[in-house]
Amino acid sequence: MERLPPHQQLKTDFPILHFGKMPEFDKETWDFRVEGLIENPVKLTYDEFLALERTAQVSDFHCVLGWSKIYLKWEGVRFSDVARLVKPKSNALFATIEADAGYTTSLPLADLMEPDVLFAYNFDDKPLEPAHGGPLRLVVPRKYAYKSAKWVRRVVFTEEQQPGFWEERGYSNSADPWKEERYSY
Ligand SMILES: Nc1nc2c(c(=O)[nH]1)N[C@H]1C(S)=C(S)[C@@H](COP(=O)(O)O)O[C@H]1N2
Ligand SMILES: [Mo]
Repeated sequence: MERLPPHQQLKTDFPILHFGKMPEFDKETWDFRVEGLIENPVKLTYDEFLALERTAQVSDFHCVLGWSKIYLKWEGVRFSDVARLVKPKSNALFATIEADAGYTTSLPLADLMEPDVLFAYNFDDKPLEPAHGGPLRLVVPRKYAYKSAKWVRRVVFTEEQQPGFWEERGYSNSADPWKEERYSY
Protein backbone atom coordinates (compact mmCIF):
# COMPACT_ATOMS: atom_id res chain seq x y z
CA MET A 1 0.00 0.00 0.00
CA GLU A 2 1.28 3.44 -0.93
CA ARG A 3 1.64 5.45 2.30
CA LEU A 4 3.14 8.69 1.04
CA PRO A 5 0.64 11.20 -0.42
CA PRO A 6 1.69 13.31 -3.44
CA HIS A 7 4.58 15.75 -2.92
CA GLN A 8 5.26 14.61 0.63
CA GLN A 9 8.74 13.64 1.88
CA LEU A 10 9.40 11.03 4.50
CA LYS A 11 10.96 12.38 7.72
CA THR A 12 13.05 10.27 10.07
CA ASP A 13 12.99 12.73 12.97
CA PHE A 14 9.69 14.05 14.33
CA PRO A 15 9.61 17.83 13.87
CA ILE A 16 7.98 19.95 16.55
CA LEU A 17 5.75 22.52 14.98
CA HIS A 18 3.22 24.87 16.51
CA PHE A 19 2.15 28.46 16.64
CA GLY A 20 2.87 30.37 19.84
CA LYS A 21 4.05 29.21 23.23
CA MET A 22 3.82 25.69 24.57
CA PRO A 23 1.25 25.60 27.39
CA GLU A 24 2.08 24.22 30.82
CA PHE A 25 0.22 21.18 32.08
CA ASP A 26 -1.16 21.22 35.61
CA LYS A 27 -2.94 17.95 36.35
CA GLU A 28 -4.94 19.59 39.15
CA THR A 29 -6.53 22.28 37.00
CA TRP A 30 -6.58 20.54 33.60
CA ASP A 31 -9.98 19.52 32.32
CA PHE A 32 -11.52 18.19 29.13
CA ARG A 33 -14.92 19.61 28.23
CA VAL A 34 -17.38 18.55 25.59
CA GLU A 35 -20.17 21.03 24.83
CA GLY A 36 -22.53 22.30 22.16
CA LEU A 37 -25.20 20.26 20.36
CA ILE A 38 -25.09 17.17 22.59
CA GLU A 39 -27.44 15.52 25.10
CA ASN A 40 -24.80 14.95 27.76
CA PRO A 41 -22.16 17.67 28.23
CA VAL A 42 -19.13 16.45 30.16
CA LYS A 43 -16.20 17.96 32.03
CA LEU A 44 -13.55 15.37 32.83
CA THR A 45 -10.45 15.55 34.99
CA TYR A 46 -7.21 14.10 33.66
CA ASP A 47 -7.71 10.89 35.67
CA GLU A 48 -11.30 10.58 34.48
CA PHE A 49 -10.13 10.94 30.90
CA LEU A 50 -7.52 8.20 31.39
CA ALA A 51 -10.26 5.92 32.71
CA LEU A 52 -12.21 6.03 29.41
CA GLU A 53 -11.99 3.04 27.11
CA ARG A 54 -8.58 3.15 25.42
CA THR A 55 -7.51 2.28 21.90
CA ALA A 56 -4.04 1.86 20.40
CA GLN A 57 -3.60 2.80 16.77
CA VAL A 58 -0.72 2.88 14.27
CA SER A 59 -1.17 5.60 11.67
CA ASP A 60 0.56 8.11 9.42
CA PHE A 61 1.02 11.86 9.84
CA HIS A 62 1.23 14.40 7.02
CA CYS A 63 2.19 18.04 7.57
CA VAL A 64 0.89 20.42 4.91
CA LEU A 65 4.41 21.88 4.60
CA GLY A 66 5.49 18.65 2.89
CA TRP A 67 6.82 16.17 5.43
CA SER A 68 5.24 12.92 6.54
CA LYS A 69 5.84 10.28 9.15
CA ILE A 70 4.54 6.75 8.83
CA TYR A 71 3.73 4.04 11.34
CA LEU A 72 3.29 6.25 14.41
CA LYS A 73 1.90 4.44 17.41
CA TRP A 74 -0.68 6.43 19.38
CA GLU A 75 -2.82 5.41 22.29
CA GLY A 76 -5.83 7.22 23.68
CA VAL A 77 -9.57 7.47 23.29
CA ARG A 78 -11.39 7.30 19.98
CA PHE A 79 -13.37 10.41 19.03
CA SER A 80 -16.26 8.02 18.34
CA ASP A 81 -16.10 6.72 21.93
CA VAL A 82 -16.27 10.28 23.26
CA ALA A 83 -19.21 10.95 20.92
CA ARG A 84 -21.01 7.88 22.24
CA LEU A 85 -20.61 9.25 25.76
CA VAL A 86 -21.94 12.76 25.01
CA LYS A 87 -24.71 11.77 22.54
CA PRO A 88 -24.66 14.33 19.69
CA LYS A 89 -28.05 15.77 18.76
CA SER A 90 -29.35 15.09 15.26
CA ASN A 91 -28.44 18.61 14.07
CA ALA A 92 -24.79 18.27 15.16
CA LEU A 93 -22.76 17.94 11.94
CA PHE A 94 -19.32 19.32 12.86
CA ALA A 95 -17.08 19.65 15.86
CA THR A 96 -14.64 22.41 16.74
CA ILE A 97 -11.58 21.26 18.64
CA GLU A 98 -10.15 23.89 20.99
CA ALA A 99 -6.66 23.72 22.40
CA ASP A 100 -4.72 25.68 24.99
CA ALA A 101 -3.18 28.92 23.71
CA GLY A 102 -6.10 29.66 21.38
CA TYR A 103 -5.51 27.06 18.65
CA THR A 104 -8.64 25.65 17.02
CA THR A 105 -9.58 23.39 14.17
CA SER A 106 -12.83 21.86 13.00
CA LEU A 107 -14.02 18.87 11.03
CA PRO A 108 -17.23 17.23 9.87
CA LEU A 109 -18.38 14.53 12.30
CA ALA A 110 -18.23 12.09 9.39
CA ASP A 111 -14.42 12.48 9.39
CA LEU A 112 -14.04 12.54 13.16
CA MET A 113 -16.04 9.34 13.62
CA GLU A 114 -13.47 7.32 11.63
CA PRO A 115 -12.00 4.60 13.88
CA ASP A 116 -8.43 5.94 13.53
CA VAL A 117 -9.27 9.36 15.01
CA LEU A 118 -8.00 9.50 18.60
CA PHE A 119 -7.54 11.86 21.48
CA ALA A 120 -4.05 10.55 22.18
CA TYR A 121 -2.17 10.65 25.49
CA ASN A 122 0.51 8.05 24.71
CA PHE A 123 2.99 7.96 21.86
CA ASP A 124 5.34 5.05 21.23
CA ASP A 125 4.16 3.40 24.48
CA LYS A 126 5.18 6.41 26.56
CA PRO A 127 3.24 9.42 27.82
CA LEU A 128 2.94 11.94 24.99
CA GLU A 129 5.61 14.63 25.38
CA PRO A 130 4.37 18.20 25.94
CA ALA A 131 6.17 19.32 22.76
CA HIS A 132 4.07 16.89 20.69
CA GLY A 133 0.83 17.91 22.38
CA GLY A 134 0.88 16.18 25.74
CA PRO A 135 -1.06 15.62 27.85
CA LEU A 136 -3.67 15.25 25.09
CA ARG A 137 -3.78 15.81 21.36
CA LEU A 138 -6.19 14.95 18.59
CA VAL A 139 -4.83 12.66 15.86
CA VAL A 140 -6.62 12.73 12.50
CA PRO A 141 -4.38 10.57 10.28
CA ARG A 142 -6.34 11.06 7.05
CA LYS A 143 -6.05 14.86 7.12
CA TYR A 144 -3.11 17.25 7.02
CA ALA A 145 -1.72 17.52 10.52
CA TYR A 146 -3.02 21.01 11.28
CA LYS A 147 -6.25 19.12 12.02
CA SER A 148 -4.35 17.14 14.70
CA ALA A 149 -4.58 19.79 17.42
CA LYS A 150 -2.09 19.56 20.27
CA TRP A 151 -3.06 20.34 23.91
CA VAL A 152 -6.79 19.76 23.37
CA ARG A 153 -9.09 21.03 26.14
CA ARG A 154 -12.55 21.43 24.65
CA VAL A 155 -14.74 20.02 21.89
CA VAL A 156 -17.85 21.87 20.71
CA PHE A 157 -20.43 20.14 18.52
CA THR A 158 -21.98 22.54 15.99
CA GLU A 159 -24.46 22.63 13.14
CA GLU A 160 -22.16 24.67 10.89
CA GLN A 161 -18.41 24.46 10.51
CA GLN A 162 -16.46 27.08 12.43
CA PRO A 163 -13.20 28.10 10.74
CA GLY A 164 -10.07 26.95 12.58
CA PHE A 165 -6.80 28.78 13.22
CA TRP A 166 -4.97 27.78 10.01
CA GLU A 167 -8.16 27.43 8.00
CA GLU A 168 -8.83 31.15 8.63
CA ARG A 169 -5.33 31.86 7.32
CA GLY A 170 -5.78 30.24 3.90
CA TYR A 171 -5.39 26.53 4.56
CA SER A 172 -7.96 24.07 3.28
CA ASN A 173 -10.96 23.14 5.38
CA SER A 174 -11.09 19.64 3.93
CA ALA A 175 -7.29 19.05 4.14
CA ASP A 176 -7.14 15.67 2.37
CA PRO A 177 -3.45 14.92 1.70
CA TRP A 178 -4.26 12.36 -1.01
CA LYS A 179 -6.08 15.06 -2.99
CA GLU A 180 -3.46 17.67 -2.02
CA GLU A 181 -6.08 19.94 -0.51
CA ARG A 182 -3.51 22.33 1.01
CA TYR A 183 -5.02 25.76 0.47
CA SER A 184 -8.52 27.18 0.42
CA TYR A 185 -8.10 28.95 -2.91
N1 LIG B 1 -2.27 23.53 19.51
C1 LIG B 1 -1.68 23.41 18.31
N2 LIG B 1 -1.79 22.24 17.66
C2 LIG B 1 -1.19 22.07 16.45
C3 LIG B 1 -0.49 23.13 15.83
C4 LIG B 1 -0.43 24.37 16.53
O1 LIG B 1 0.15 25.38 16.06
N3 LIG B 1 -1.02 24.46 17.77
N4 LIG B 1 0.10 22.94 14.59
C5 LIG B 1 -0.39 21.81 13.78
C6 LIG B 1 0.53 21.47 12.68
S1 LIG B 1 0.56 22.52 11.35
C7 LIG B 1 1.28 20.32 12.67
S2 LIG B 1 2.22 19.86 11.33
C8 LIG B 1 1.30 19.43 13.85
C9 LIG B 1 2.72 19.18 14.27
O2 LIG B 1 2.73 18.27 15.33
P1 LIG B 1 4.11 17.92 16.02
O3 LIG B 1 4.66 19.19 16.59
O4 LIG B 1 3.80 16.88 17.05
O5 LIG B 1 5.01 17.39 14.93
O6 LIG B 1 0.59 19.96 14.95
C10 LIG B 1 -0.64 20.57 14.61
N5 LIG B 1 -1.32 20.87 15.83
MO1 LIG C 1 1.70 21.36 9.69
